[in-house]
Amino acid sequence: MTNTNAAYEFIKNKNIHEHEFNQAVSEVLNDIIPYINNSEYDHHRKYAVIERLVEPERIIQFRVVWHDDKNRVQINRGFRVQMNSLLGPYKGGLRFSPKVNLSVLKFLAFEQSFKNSLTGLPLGAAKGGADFDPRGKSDFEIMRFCQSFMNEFYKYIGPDLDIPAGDMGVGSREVGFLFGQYKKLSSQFHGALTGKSTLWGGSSLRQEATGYGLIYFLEQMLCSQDEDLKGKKIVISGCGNVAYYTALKAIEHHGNVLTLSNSTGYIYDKDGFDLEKLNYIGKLGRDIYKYSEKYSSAIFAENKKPWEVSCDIALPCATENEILKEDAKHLIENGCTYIAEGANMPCTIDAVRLIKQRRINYAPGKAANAGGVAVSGLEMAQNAGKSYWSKSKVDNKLRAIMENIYQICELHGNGDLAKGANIAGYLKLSRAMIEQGLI
Ligand code: 2IT
Repeated sequence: MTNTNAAYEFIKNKNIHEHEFNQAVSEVLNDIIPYINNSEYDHHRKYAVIERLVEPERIIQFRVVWHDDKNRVQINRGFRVQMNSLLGPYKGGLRFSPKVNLSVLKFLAFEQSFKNSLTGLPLGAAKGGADFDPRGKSDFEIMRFCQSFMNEFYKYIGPDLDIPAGDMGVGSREVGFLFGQYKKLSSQFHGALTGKSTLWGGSSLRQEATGYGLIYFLEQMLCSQDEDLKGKKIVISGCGNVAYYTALKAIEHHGNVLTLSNSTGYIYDKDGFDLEKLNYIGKLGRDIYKYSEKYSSAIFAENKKPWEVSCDIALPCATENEILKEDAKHLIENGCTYIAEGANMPCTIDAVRLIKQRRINYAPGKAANAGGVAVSGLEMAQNAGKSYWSKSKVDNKLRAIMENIYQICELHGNGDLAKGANIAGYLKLSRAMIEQGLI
């Protein structure tokens, strides 16, 4: 296939109901196909590289039966999309959310393959999870769900096979329960999951890694324009792990963080957050509206997204497709000149098109949020070497990886980091694919 439309139509028709997956594929093909559309890349067509990259090596789907605190039987759907093992064992997070379906997980696994390739670490790509809603569940309910999920899932993972981690709805508590059950079923204590507690095999900074990495990446973008974070007005969406540690590192580096949000609305503090305020937000859980009751410099905008707030930098750290074209328009009209994605695919295709047309400095998630999986890769290395590394060692490595990803994207994209991420990721994956034969 040599033309973008023909290639995309073929893939879209094969996966006709998978909107998120088709969106992620089309975004990548738009950059890749023109790039390889010359005789130098004839062998890529001969070996059907693109067709194989979009077809998961394996998809596992299973029933998860558990009982809630009222002894009612509950049934959920568990999944793992093992996208490819070109560069290492399958690697990627688990998401527990009622919105989980195969399209979402295939898009995430596809993005993961480019992201993991960019880290420079020996990581294949996968994504999984369940349509289970952890909100409002007791600790015992979460535990029983995780145990039941693992009763089936343990057959398909292992330190040299597939190493899951957390994603939305799966944090250290869930990883703990999943690991405990994996250990019981396999009789092995080894690194079959990452994001573990640092008491028993986890890496320091894994929790902070995505947010810290995002800020390290953003600082490279700023530096290329002779700018820095100091005093910059920053708008962040989300209130989970990624948003929280993004805000923390931005504040440490003297950025002026104005907003955080969740699905109930956003908080906007015109004086900006400091570490004490952030700590308070961390304790509020879902009830972020209470922030404005304590701090008179703040408002809570119910059911709204923070993209209407004037800023220099926008960091979407909540979820996919949270920035629509109108949101991007508001951001740009209000002076925003940098957008870096902490979430996976938070900007719609139309939003990205506008952002690029207006020459906004834009970093795609597969590059800018790679810090999380990168530190997962470092956790695997520590587990394999039966050692623990200090916080400063992990932090230095994380920073070096993010700086390297920035350089690679810059080099391959000529100023377009999204294109650079797609091309650099593709070149490595395609080469591995051709070298490993028709599998
Ligand atoms: O989207 C992601 O990169 C993650 N959820 C982290 C995956 C991992 O294996 O650490």
